[in-house]
Amino acid sequence: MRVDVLTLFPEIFSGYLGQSLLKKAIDLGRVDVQLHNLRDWAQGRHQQVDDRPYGGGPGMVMMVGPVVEAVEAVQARDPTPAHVVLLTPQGRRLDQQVVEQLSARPRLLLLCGRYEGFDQRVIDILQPDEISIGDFVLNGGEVAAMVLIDAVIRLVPGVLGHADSAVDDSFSSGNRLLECAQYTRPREYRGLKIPDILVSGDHGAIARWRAAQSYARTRQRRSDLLDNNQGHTHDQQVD
Ligand code: 6GU
Repeated sequence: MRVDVLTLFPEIFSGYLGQSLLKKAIDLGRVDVQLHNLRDWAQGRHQQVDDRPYGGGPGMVMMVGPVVEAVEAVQARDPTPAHVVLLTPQGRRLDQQVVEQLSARPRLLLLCGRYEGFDQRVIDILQPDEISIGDFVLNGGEVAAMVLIDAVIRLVPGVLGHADSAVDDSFSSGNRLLECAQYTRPREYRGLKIPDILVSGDHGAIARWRAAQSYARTRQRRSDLLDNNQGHTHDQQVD
């Protein structure tokens, strides 16, 4: 998978891209992340990429010209057309189902905005898949883009160590339960002992205990996940 990121702050990504799982995926050639600075497409003497909103109001708006031209130029750098994603609190909510859809794409182009957002004509012209990571406000799309990359990359074949680790994930299709409690050594710490069942050697009993734990935890903390059709209420076609 190729991921192009368009941002005014490419430096924000560098530490993250060198991090373990993603670094491994990049080193193995499974993922190719290319960062692009939107300012390289800025116009005029002042290298301007944002301007004051028509009609007044606070903040600055990302200008249509530099953004559209940047996306077109970056699209043309690879013959595989990229699925264009715009990170914005106005977008559809990212969840594991959306992550699974995105991970099937050969190429993504992530557009990160700052300030008060983009000139509407950016959206009218590019018709991006607008995605939000939750109902809270970030200072820009960069952290949201990293969240998206992180979630998508671990579903790319060959990135995770165990082929079925991703299938077991909470929220993956066919699994809408939270993970059960996990323990490692020591067997006792400050008087807290691990459940005896885990050292019983009875793998069937362990699997049943874990399933019951997952269910109880989900019912207690996230009963919304147990509702039928959960997560399908805001489905939207990705084209
Ligand atoms: Cl994608 N961008 C910004 N600026 N804030 C957000 C977001 C994105 N998702 C949730 N909050």
